[in-house]
Amino acid sequence: MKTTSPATLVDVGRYPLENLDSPDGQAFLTSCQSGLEKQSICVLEGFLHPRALAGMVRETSALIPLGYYYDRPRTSYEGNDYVDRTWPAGHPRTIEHVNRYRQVLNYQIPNDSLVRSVFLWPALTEFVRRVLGFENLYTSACPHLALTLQIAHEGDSNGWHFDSNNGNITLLIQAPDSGGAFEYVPDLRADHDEHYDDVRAVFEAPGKRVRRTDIRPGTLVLFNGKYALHRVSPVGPTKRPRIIAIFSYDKRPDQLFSRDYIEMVRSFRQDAPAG
Ligand SMILES: O=C(O)CCC(=O)C(=O)O
Ligand SMILES: [Fe+2]
Repeated sequence: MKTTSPATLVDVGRYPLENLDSPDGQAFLTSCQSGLEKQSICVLEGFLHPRALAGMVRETSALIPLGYYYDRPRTSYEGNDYVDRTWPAGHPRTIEHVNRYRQVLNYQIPNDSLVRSVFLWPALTEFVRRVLGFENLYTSACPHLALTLQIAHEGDSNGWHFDSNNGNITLLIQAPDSGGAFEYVPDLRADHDEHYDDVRAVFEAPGKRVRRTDIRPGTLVLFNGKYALHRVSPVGPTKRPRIIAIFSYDKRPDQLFSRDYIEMVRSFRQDAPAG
């Protein structure tokens, strides 16, 4: 089996992941940390070399038919798959958002794929660990969700939500012709204050506080989705779907997602028609 060295796929001249202790590496780390702290996001445009990106478009496009098709509204909060009716009607905990896309799961992505070699690249995990300031960080061990692809065709959307983990790393592989923007509100909630009124205000009139990033393919994004409310806006008319890879990490080497969550993922319909 031939695997490609990730350092040849990534623009290590621009992003010195293998030399984080050099002056350039330190400056790079500091700028990522301050982006995450101040804006909840760190955007590394042109992370992949164009040839690597083209190869990734080919390999991930071929996997789309394997994807699980998820089309079920959900709330913005953990659990996500049901509405907790102990909250009063109209409370942000009861408000559901469109959630519709295809998902290719970890076990469906070949071991020798380009996208997996970037995911498993130790220099990338070390970089993410240092940016997030954790003592230890590992790529998730979950056979389902460690590495996934989300594919969004016209009308698909990943509705407003908070992530349940601390660090969410995405790699945009293909952008749609219209829509499908990543939108977010930095630091909307805190550990001990959910700021429900602010959450409701965003749902009712997203205009003012929402930031939008039109991320180009080949861009790596570190994002603090636990505190920043975020969504992928509905994809508009497009010849090509949006394809994004999601890398999951954890402080434990043997992390698995919860049984409930996996059950939900497995309940998605397979082989649904492309939207
Ligand atoms: O597709 C994206 O840009 C973000 C995905 C996301 O927020 C998630 O999977 O939790
Ligand atoms: Fe998210």
